[in-house]
Amino acid sequence: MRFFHLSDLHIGKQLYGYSLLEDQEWILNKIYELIDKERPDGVLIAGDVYDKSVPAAEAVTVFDRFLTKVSQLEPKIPVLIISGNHDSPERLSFGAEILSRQQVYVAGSCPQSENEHLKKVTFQDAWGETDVWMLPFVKPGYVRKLMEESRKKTDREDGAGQGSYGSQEADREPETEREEIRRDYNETVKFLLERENIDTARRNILISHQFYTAGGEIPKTSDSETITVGGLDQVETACLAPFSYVALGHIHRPQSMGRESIRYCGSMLKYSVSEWAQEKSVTEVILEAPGQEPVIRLHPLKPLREVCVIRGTLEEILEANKDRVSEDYVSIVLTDEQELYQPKEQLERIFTHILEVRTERNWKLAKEWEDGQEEETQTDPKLVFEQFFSQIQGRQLLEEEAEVLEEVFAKVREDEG
Ligand SMILES: [Mn+2]
Repeated sequence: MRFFHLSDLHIGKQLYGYSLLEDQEWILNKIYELIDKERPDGVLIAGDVYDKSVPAAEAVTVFDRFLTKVSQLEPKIPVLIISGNHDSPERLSFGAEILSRQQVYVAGSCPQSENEHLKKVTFQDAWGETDVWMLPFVKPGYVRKLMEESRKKTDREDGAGQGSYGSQEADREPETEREEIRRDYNETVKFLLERENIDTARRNILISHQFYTAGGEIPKTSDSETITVGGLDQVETACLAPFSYVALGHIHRPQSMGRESIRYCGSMLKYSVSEWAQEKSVTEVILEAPGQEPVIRLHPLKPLREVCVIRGTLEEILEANKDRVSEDYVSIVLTDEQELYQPKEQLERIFTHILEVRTERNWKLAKEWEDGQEEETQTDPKLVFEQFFSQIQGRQLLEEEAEVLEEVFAKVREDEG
């Protein structure tokens, strides 16, 4: 079996106020072309299809066009989609039953009652069957009722109350609230996986959108994920043992967790400046005979506009780019020693999508100046200004500048008096 693994499309996302829709439609077209060329057996989308739980109409249209094109390929290529923390489970599930007839499978919500189960799509090849399990993004609260019912049922059946979930709590050391929440997350995911009949003699794949840790090792994040502060929602990868491959979403930097075959494929575009050096790609997973390690291939994605950091003096940057206009999303760090006249306006003639212009030196000096202020309180405004000026500009006031300053202060005193 060969699968494409995608996640964190975040359709509708903005970057520093710029709409990324055009970039997203462009990259989804590239992904479509790759699907058309490579013809995988299935496409797995591991959550965060949209950036907001109520996506803009334009965002829905962009995803609709992508899905429609993929579903028109013959022979059909099934697309399996789970919800991420940014998606609304119910909205994402709209029309799921109808879509499944086109082999577009959507798992938006978690099981809510005893007879509801995780969605599973079975694929067939020369080595037999492969089950792909779909676990939508889950918080303990989403399935608490179901867990309690199931615990009661197990307790009744066992008589003595030896249920698998939490019934031995009394023997434990009292937990901090933090530990309790973390245990809750782990037990929730474990509960949802253990109540399925996973036949480990076959090949099994899981699609999931959670913050997984491997033996305490945590994934490397970027600035664009919405991560719970303090890592309360961490889930240990131990519960993923039955799966030959785990297609993860949530973390935007591509990486494996614990073993090669538990993998975050990363977002399809760079969604923060901190990701400027990352290479985004489509992950291809090849599963052969049962028990054999999957082979992973990356297809790099080249965006319409890059996200990059440009560092140098204003003159250097203007000179190096003088013959072009760049549409890339740029974060510019100016290293000039002197105060500059309207640097952004000058840079805008070359760069049409400036995310930010930072002046490295001034940041540093302004901070030093601020820190210095705490130690000695200067009350003479002229001296305060002279001090500030010399720290920012790196020189003393010229005589004529001092005169202008003197005039300004005289005028202010006059107005005040
Ligand atoms: Mn995400």
